[in-house]
Amino acid sequence: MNAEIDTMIVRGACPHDCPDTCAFEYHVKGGKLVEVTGDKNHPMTQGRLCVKLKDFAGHHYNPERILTPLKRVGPKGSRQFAPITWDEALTTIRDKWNGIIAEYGAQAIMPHAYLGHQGTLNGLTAGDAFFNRLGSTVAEKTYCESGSSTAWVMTVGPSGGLDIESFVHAKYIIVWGMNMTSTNIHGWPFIVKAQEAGAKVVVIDPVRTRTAKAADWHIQINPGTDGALALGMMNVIIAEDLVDHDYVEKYTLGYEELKERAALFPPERVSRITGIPAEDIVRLAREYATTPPAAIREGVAIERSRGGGQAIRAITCLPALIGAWRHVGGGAMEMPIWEFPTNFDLICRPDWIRPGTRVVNELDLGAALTGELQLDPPIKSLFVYNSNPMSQAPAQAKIAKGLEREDLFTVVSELFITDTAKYADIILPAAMQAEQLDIMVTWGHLYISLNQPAIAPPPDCVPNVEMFRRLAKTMGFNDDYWDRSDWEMLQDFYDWDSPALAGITLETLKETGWARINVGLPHERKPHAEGNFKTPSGKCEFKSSVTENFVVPVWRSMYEGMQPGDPIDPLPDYVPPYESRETNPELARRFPLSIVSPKAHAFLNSQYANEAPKQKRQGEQTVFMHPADAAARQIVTGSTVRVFNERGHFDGRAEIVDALMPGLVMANLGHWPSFTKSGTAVNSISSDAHCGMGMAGSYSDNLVEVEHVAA
Ligand SMILES: Nc1nc2c(c(=O)[nH]1)N[C@H]1C(S)=C(S)[C@@H](COP(=O)(O)OP(=O)(O)OC[C@H]3O[C@@H](n4cnc5c(=O)[nH]c(N)nc54)[C@H](O)[C@@H]3O)O[C@H]1N2
Ligand SMILES: Nc1nc2c(c(=O)[nH]1)N[C@H]1C(S)=C(S)[C@@H](COP(=O)(O)OP(=O)(O)OC[C@H]3O[C@@H](n4cnc5c(=O)[nH]c(N)nc54)[C@H](O)[C@@H]3O)O[C@H]1N2
Ligand code: SF4
Ligand SMILES: [Mo]
Repeated sequence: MNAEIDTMIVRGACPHDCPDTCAFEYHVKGGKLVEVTGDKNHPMTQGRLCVKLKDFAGHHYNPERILTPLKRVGPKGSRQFAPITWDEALTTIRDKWNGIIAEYGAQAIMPHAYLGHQGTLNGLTAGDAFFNRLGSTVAEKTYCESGSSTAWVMTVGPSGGLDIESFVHAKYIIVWGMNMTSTNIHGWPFIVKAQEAGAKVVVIDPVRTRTAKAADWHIQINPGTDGALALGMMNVIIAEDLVDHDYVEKYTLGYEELKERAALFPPERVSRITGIPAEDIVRLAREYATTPPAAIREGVAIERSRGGGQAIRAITCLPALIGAWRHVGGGAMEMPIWEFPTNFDLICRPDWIRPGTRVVNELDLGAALTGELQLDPPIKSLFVYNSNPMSQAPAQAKIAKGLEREDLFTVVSELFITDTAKYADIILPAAMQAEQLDIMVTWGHLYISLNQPAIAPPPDCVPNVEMFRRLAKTMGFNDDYWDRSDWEMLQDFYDWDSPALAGITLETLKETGWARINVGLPHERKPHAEGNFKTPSGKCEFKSSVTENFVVPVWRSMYEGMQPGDPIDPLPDYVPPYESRETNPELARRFPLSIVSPKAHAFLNSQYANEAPKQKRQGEQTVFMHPADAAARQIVTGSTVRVFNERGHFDGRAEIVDALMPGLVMANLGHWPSFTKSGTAVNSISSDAHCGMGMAGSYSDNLVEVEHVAA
């Protein structure tokens, strides 16, 4: 028999929380997945998957995958489980939950989910309708982008902004707080193409990353000070009259107030805050304002400190100030997710939330479970899916302490027994991407993608959407929400009649796999050349009109030092970090080093960190230090070091590099605590304080000390 004829190709898309959302081709032979390759015709993927997805078929058949429901048979965290049937798992959950509801009320149950899967059916919002119907505590999901998105929407509205493909037309590009050659690999070639055509590429990052090395100019900045840099650029642009007054007058709100605010940020002051020489700040502002089209790629990393939201506000004001939006290839890009006509209310059913239901932020998990947050009723059951908080959430030690609680009934839906799943009372086995239908949510380009099942799942593994159908039936919910097939749900979850989806249907996607949504082509798209901002005023809001009616929420103060009910600053500002040598000298005497914990090249958040080929590619948990800081502590490359503060510690192998600013430590995120020397990882030292906007994490806003430990 001819092997060629035998192989079937099924179109799919990458399941991961990554801006690239690559188009897949599943190669299937005799009912088995033999290979997964990238679609050559997809303008982003261009035929290549990243290193993480190398051997996705091997990942699929990882022998450690969970194949049946499991119940705990040893102490919490001991990884001792026994297989059970779905019936037993569902009955156990129902009985436990009904008992908890009778004694404490449904709010004693809390879901915890993030983006382990990025699908419309199986992703971030897969369980929202179920938990809203159950009446559980509402989990506020702000692991990522919530600070940036709050700031972006306040400034320019829910706009897709600049298309990554339009960057080829830019002549001046600022990659701000993003390590694209690791985290947005398929976006980077558009920037290289612009560079080859003469564009100047500037990278703003405390670390000389691979991306920074490939740039024409790397500007090293103290973490958490980007807001000051953006205001300093405005100061120069306004003082030297490089403003596009016509654009500002027609399409912006609050220029006079912004001018007053920017006047507080002369280059010398900004230099002291950011660590960037004043003449570089002036040069950056001049070049940016006078080299059209000028483009900014906003990285998620900017939001990871107290002032992160306000920094994104300031950065997002820059293009309007110089009229950059007038040009193809000019403007800024945060994420284009807003262009997709997703019916989130029909997916999540916020109408089912009972009035007065409390909200608990997921990054406060440790505080919520240990009683540090005084909750009435307390959390008695936790349901985790699409997330691995023991590796990814801050205040790791507190989370472990909470998960060890004997009286906490924990259910985890997973592919592998992660460091979170190991604490579960019940584990439910999830299906993998090659086995399920979904439309992937996309946050780095303008293509809608359908993932079609290529092979059958193992008998007990189910997509998240099916798991919630089963849970709904078990809990006695007979709403027709759960009577629909996956296909029918996808029909309902997008507005197929919207202009963005003209000519695109589920049926056409079945053939093509993906399609560009109709929001203008990359070589002509100028979304805000004539304003058209989707803000309340229709303008780019330097001064936000939303904040006039918006105050710090009662639940938890968004700004340190502000009380619930206080109004929020309507203008962008520099909000200094919680923890830095300047803002907290007392703490800095004991813990003098700042730490950043960006994404690992070979892991996707914590995924793949349990697989040998990716562990080999990434190396062990490494602690990168500047030569001066290392010398002061008698640390050399290869030393085993301990990174610590009052919240915890983790150990790693030191690597001394001059790519860092002095006073800065870098350790990549993603290593599972159980695979490191100390049994803890980088989030053991990070704080659960929130970014001042959108309740995002403050992973880049932490002081630590490093010491040599005996190997
Ligand atoms: N390989 C890989 N790719 C990924 C992921 C992964 O885990 N692995 N995760 C995906 C996800 S969920 C996301 S959100 C994106 C995130 O991708 P990015 O937006 O690139 O974010 P990070 O990797 O956290 O950090 C990027 C850079 O920001 C710098 N940085 C840290 N703090 C600051 C600061 O205060 N200011 C400035 N200017 N720079 C700072 C860091 O030194 C780092 O080089 O990547 C996605 N892609
Ligand atoms: N220190 C520090 N911490 C950070 C960050 C940082 O930069 N520094 N970045 C933050 C950011 S940007 C993000 S996005 C978060 C990410 O945090 P998470 O979304 O929690 O990260 P993942 O490691 O992707 O964990 C997802 C889990 O879902 C599981 N999973 C995958 N597919 C499925 C499925 O179909 N069904 C089910 N039930 N499970 C599935 C995976 O096996 C994995 O264990 O981390 C945040 N944490
Ligand atoms: S993780 Fe990102 S870059 Fe890698 S294949 Fe998936 S979408 Fe593409
Ligand atoms: Mo993220």
